[in-house]
Amino acid sequence: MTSVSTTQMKSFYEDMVTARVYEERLQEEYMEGKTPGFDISAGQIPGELHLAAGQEAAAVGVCHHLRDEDTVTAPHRPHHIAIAKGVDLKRMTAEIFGRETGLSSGKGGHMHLFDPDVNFACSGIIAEGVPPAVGAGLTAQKRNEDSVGVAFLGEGAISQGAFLESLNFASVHDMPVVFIIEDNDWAISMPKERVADSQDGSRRADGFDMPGIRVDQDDVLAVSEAAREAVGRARDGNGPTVIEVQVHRRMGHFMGDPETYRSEADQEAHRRRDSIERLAADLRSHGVDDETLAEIRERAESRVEEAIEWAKDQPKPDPEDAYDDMWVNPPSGVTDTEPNFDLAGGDD
Ligand SMILES: Cc1ncc(C[n+]2csc(CCOP(=O)(O)OP(=O)(O)O)c2C)c(N)n1
Ligand SMILES: [Mg+2]
Repeated sequence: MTSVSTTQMKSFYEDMVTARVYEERLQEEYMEGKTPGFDISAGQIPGELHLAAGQEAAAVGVCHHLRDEDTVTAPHRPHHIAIAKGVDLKRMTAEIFGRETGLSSGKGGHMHLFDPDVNFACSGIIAEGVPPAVGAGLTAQKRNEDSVGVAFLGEGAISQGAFLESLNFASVHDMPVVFIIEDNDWAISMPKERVADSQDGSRRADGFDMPGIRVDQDDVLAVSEAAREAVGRARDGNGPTVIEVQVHRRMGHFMGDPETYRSEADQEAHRRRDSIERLAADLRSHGVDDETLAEIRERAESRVEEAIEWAKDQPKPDPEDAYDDMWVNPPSGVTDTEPNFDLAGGDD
């Protein structure tokens, strides 16, 4: 059923392993200095950290069909998607570590990564990125370009007004947009059966007269197949699609989450369903040997290590610059800069 070559499968594998290794390394860096009392403000990465280990298949299967000029928006769990979209790993890491050379000069942190070079953005407000992805689709449509907007969101966000309005707007105007729901069964401590009427989020598409596809196993090849069709449809001017992918949350909602609400059996089941192991088995059945897989892993590990070492060497921002690039029109008293335009005024 798949049209994916072994070379492409190896490339999927490399991106998925890179994302996994990256998160495992961030996990270690994050905990340094935070114990014994779990001081969330201490250490190399202050603040919350949401990891996406177990969700790589959704990001990689979709983003391999995208170009730099296509726009991707992601939620609060963004690293795997950013890596798959080709965000600069060093500057992204510097951003997560709060360094001056980070993507947003260290002021955004891990939930607010923004890379205009590859049109990637994410936000800590769930479903917030959906309307901007539709905006990117609208822009492409108005400019007569064939780029697409892709919005990722969690299954916990599928009843958000911003998502439902975006589905409607994109459908009415046949927009080049693809909506990707990552269903990891949980919204923090809330199991999905308690938050939505439908257990199949792709059915949200039905009410808006667009195709809805559920990939019910986190198999990157199946995701890629669904995404190839949806992205192609969007590029050809045939309108939006919803895809829901069953993924797995291998870690807590955020680092430090004791997961007391979750049974051991559920955690274990999520860890057993490893899409990376699954792809490795597929690669072996295509004649790729363990040595080649190990080489790919080593390459991913050194790329990640290089990014982390580089980021840790970068300078921290000067507190004096805290308000730079924050406001177009700074509120009085925030900086000594006078507002540079008059909101109420006009030319007449
Ligand atoms: C508008 C809004 N409401 C509430 C929150 C708090 N919040 C952060 S993550 C989250 C759950 C998200 O669940 P899901 O969409 O399934 O994503 P997952 O964390 O599972 O990746 C909530 C309610 C938020 N960030 N934004
Ligand atoms: Mg979820």
